[in-house]
Amino acid sequence: MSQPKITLHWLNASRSHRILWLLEELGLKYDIKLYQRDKRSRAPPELFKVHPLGKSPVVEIEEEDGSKKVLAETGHIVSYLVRKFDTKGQLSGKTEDDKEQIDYFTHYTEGSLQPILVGLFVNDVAKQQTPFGVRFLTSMIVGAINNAYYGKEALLQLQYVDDYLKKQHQKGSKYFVGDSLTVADILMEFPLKTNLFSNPERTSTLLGSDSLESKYPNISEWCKFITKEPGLLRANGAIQEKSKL
Ligand SMILES: N[C@@H](CCC(=O)N[C@@H](CS)C(=O)NCC(=O)O)C(=O)O
Repeated sequence: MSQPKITLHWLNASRSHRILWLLEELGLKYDIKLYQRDKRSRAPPELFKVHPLGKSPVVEIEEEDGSKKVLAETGHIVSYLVRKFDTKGQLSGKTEDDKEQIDYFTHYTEGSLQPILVGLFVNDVAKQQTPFGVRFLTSMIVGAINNAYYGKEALLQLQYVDDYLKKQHQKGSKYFVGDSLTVADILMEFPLKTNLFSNPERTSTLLGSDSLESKYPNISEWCKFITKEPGLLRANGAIQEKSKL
């Protein structure tokens, strides 16, 4: 199949890895441009040359006739790629109900879950960036903010997602929607696995004697399972290869 030239602007430890995974699942050819966060965890200024907000992911599409588009916003990029290239609907749900549920998770992940996790992330960075002598003060303030809002909301959402996945597991499915991998799983990997289950210290002060694994066993099971998805492993491999160049 002839396809446009696709370039993914990928930032380390970011949402952009999901787009790479999706490109792999869709069997598309693509180029990757790698960017590394600076010591304050911000994206480098080069990303502003690609899109005025300087964020990742950004995907450039160049058609055969030379026309170009720059796509930003994870949900928008995912919807575009799936609409254009998931022609057999393998990742977009088999039934109308499944399609609707995937649409829900596309909005939920960026609209509800991620903003809370970004709050926790920014608070972590604030602690790390504070000079050692006064770090306890930042830790106290940040701890209070997390206890009052970000942490509380994160735990509420994790319980919600765990209850949801429990029902999927009871139906015999290991996936978020239906009984096979869809973009809902691809989208939920970054907030759940990369952001939280690979970073348990982010919520440790909120969990008391519990661990993420014991409190949210269904998310934990999904994280272990999804980490082995062949498309995700190929995406990991593609970055390793590219990093060697
Ligand atoms: N709403 C955007 C968020 C994009 C975004 O904030 N990306 C983060 C990476 S996860 C970023 O580029 N951060 C670097 C920075 O803000 O300096 C989306 O859904 O793609």
